[in-house]
Amino acid sequence: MKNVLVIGATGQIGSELTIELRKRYPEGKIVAGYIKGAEPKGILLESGPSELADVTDGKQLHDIVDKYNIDTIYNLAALLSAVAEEKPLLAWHIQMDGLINILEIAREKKCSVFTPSSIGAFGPNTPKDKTPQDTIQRPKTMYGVTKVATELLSDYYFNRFGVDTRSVRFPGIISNVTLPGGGTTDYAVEIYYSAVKGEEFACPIAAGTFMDMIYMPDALHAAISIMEADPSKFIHRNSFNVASLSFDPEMIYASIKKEIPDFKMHYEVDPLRQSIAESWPNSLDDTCARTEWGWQPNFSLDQMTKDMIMALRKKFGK
Ligand code: AKB
Repeated sequence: MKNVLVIGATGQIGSELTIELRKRYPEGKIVAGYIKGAEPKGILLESGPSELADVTDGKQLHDIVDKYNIDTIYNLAALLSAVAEEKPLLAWHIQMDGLINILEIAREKKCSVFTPSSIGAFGPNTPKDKTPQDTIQRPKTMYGVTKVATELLSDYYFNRFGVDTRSVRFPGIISNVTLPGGGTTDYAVEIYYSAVKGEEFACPIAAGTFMDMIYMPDALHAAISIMEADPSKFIHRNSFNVASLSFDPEMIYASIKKEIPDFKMHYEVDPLRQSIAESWPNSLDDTCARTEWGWQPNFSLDQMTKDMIMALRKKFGK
């Protein structure tokens, strides 16, 4: 991995992954691909090249791959679960038409491709606890439908054309740099912002609803290490369960209260997000990722809470 195109570089994952890749591969070209209206700024703009890279425009992507001699593509363009329910056709267009553009370019130019899947690739009849790597995948959301199709299409391009496709099923990602937008797990980010700003948090997910979550440094570690892994040990490719944290709103609230004792939360459950959350697993079994490429997360819930609060206090001067 030397010359990398990150599509969706100004989004929640992309804004941190691009910087991390630039630190890791200083000799390479790490191109921040963005769409109109989401131009890179600050360190993201200043630390390396950036290009307009609309995933639905195959020619534009092809030209970037040629210009920078790209060998690896991180395909992070997606509408998250709740917003994809409001705009299902757009979600399909971005996630599926975008993916096939990338896979065709990768086939021609021999690029490796990372396209994340999600806990959203599972549905209500999937085993809920310690969800196995290989199990029932019948999601009820458009987001989930596109994630299952992404896994299948990526495996198809590997098996049929030898394209080096790899992926992980991300839990909800918690970060302090760029806010996620329109996901079901977003509450677990927003709660920290409320706590640090001294606001009472209105939680859209009901007490007792468990979902897998991961802190951004662990998510970046997963996205980079799977692409660096020796593929000779892979039994799976698209896509690996990765687990780190599993909690419900009461547990993250209690963790924050240890740091900010007067923080308050009440429930204003959002029916759409709640129904999506209830259709997802409580916790994934990530044994295959651990044995096939050495996956191991680092952050516990309390360690993440301390780090999030410290970073957000600095960000908001609190
Ligand atoms: C979402 O909530 O839609 C995402 C996800 C779990 O893939 N964060």
